[in-house]
Amino acid sequence: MLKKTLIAVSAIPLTTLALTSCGSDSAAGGTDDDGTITMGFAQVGAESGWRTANTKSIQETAEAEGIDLKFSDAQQKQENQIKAIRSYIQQKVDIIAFSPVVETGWDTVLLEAKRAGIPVILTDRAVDSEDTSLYETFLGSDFVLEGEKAGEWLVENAAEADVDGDGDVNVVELQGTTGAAPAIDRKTGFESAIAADDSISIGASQTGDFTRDGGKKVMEAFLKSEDGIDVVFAHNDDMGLGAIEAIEAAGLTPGKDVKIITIDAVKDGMAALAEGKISFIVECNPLLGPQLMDLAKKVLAGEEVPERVVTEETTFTQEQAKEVLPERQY
Ligand code: GZL
Repeated sequence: MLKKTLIAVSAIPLTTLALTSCGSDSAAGGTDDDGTITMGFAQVGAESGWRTANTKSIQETAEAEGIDLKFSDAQQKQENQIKAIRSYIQQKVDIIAFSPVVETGWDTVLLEAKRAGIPVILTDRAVDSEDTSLYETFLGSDFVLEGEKAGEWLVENAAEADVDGDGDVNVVELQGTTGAAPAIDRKTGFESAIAADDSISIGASQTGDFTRDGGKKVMEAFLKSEDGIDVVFAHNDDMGLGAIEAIEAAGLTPGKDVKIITIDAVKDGMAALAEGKISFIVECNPLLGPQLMDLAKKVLAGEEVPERVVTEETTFTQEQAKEVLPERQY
């Protein structure tokens, strides 16, 4: 069934940009006797500054909205998320929301939730299920666009990024969690954008699992195995910050001897950008709590919800980071 797509202009208001049909087969699920909504949320983990901000936004909004939130941290393990979803089904929560750590392997448990009459909302990351009736809506960023923005900046700044002046821009890539939608899509977007300039190439690419320690370890290995690294493209700030530690430990100056591009724009990343250690950051907004709770209430009230809600985001240069850092929420 065709559903609607929405682009959320910011983390709060929803603006309808593309209404394609009426109707959503959202379950007219109930709420508790006193009208309280009980939500089971299965979070990925606590792997990055982004995740911390995302969890805070969800927990604070649930409290503010009087939603009874059951919350679990899967420590980046899919089996833990599946266990948590099954426990929410047994507890007969009114609605389930989660951020799938990887894209595959969800159909069975989502079918169990559907058969139990419990609607599901995907937040942050997508699943590869063909059957979109297994969830009510997917609220999150366009990760391909995020990768494209990173690559487009590099194309526009290729001369500056050719740090060793050999006419080529040699990129090493710190990928996010293997199989995760943001890792797959950011890579896709970045590669499609840099194809515009054949002097830019990715010499090495490996997962750092979205963690600072993972980024540091992989960057240490790249500094030993790769010659003439000009640019680091890290799928999130935390891995970029880990790479900075490795670069400095090798006696090099980040921002001068190697340019770093990251995605997220959490406070620590923005601070490194403001001081010039990172050169460019693409924002990925973690403050999904208000939109998630709004969508949950609509689903349980049997109202129409869009199949896809994309959080609109921006990008930051060093000057822009300096300007916004003081009032940065996360
Ligand atoms: C993106 C989110 C990613 C962040 C990382 O929406 O899933 O996971 O970019 C986080 O920082 O670990």
